[in-house]
Amino acid sequence: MGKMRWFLMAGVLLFAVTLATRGWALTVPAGKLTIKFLDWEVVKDPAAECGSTTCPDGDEDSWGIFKVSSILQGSSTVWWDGKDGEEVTGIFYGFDYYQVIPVDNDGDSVADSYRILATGVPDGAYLEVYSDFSPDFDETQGPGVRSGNTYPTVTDGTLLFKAQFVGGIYPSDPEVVLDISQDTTTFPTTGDGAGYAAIVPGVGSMWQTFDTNSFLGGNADLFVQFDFAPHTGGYGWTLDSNDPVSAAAVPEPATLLLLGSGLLGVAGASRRMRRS
Ligand SMILES: [Ca+2]
Ligand SMILES: [Ca+2]
Ligand SMILES: [Ca+2]
Ligand SMILES: [Ca+2]
Repeated sequence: MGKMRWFLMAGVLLFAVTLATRGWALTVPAGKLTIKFLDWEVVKDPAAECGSTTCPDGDEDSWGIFKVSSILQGSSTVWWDGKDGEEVTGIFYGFDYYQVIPVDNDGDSVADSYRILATGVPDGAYLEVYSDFSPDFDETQGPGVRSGNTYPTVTDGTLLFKAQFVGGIYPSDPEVVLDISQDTTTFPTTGDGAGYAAIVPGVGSMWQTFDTNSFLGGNADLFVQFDFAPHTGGYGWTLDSNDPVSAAAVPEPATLLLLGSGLLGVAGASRRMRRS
């Protein structure tokens, strides 16, 4: 093989490895991860939407956009917003109120707070996570610029993975995918919630990395927890949430290992070439 062809091959492989390891995917170590985020949500008043009418009704009651602020493994930060010039953002959608349960905390038979159970609209409730090496996240465009499941500056990068919210947070009813406690009966107010999500196989560049079936002894790959509070920053959002998503990662997919061994082969070939 001629020198020129070796150089071309080496160049192509180097380019491919650079894209695979840096340009197209978040880099995380294998093992348990805690993903911290901030979000901006559009949420309907649960009591108005569900308390007096039939629910679920197949109409979406909650969606939002989020930005990952950091990823931890144990107590060490393994990724942070802006590392290598990357932002990791996403959208979640498709939640439909399933049941709103009045809770009386002081024994006067008058509800003081709500427990809110949510399911997915008929096609399900999902979250999608994107990587973008030209950071431009901008929530100030407000909810109105959403188009289908896309939002400018949020879903403009490379899709890393998509996950569907699944049953398990409310074991007696697998239709429930989110279990939420709202602190008062007024709206909007503060509260917290949780749910599980399962990676959609074959969708996004990192689905294999996160498809670890680490939760519930089944298909679930993410445990999502959040604290929410009324949004104060304007632009039409209802609530803000934060707090961690628990996940796990497996080592880099086999394609990267193959590219890596290809590069080693090229390195060996160029050494042999220099010797000759
Ligand atoms: Ca609804
Ligand atoms: Ca009461
Ligand atoms: Ca972006
Ligand atoms: Ca899974």
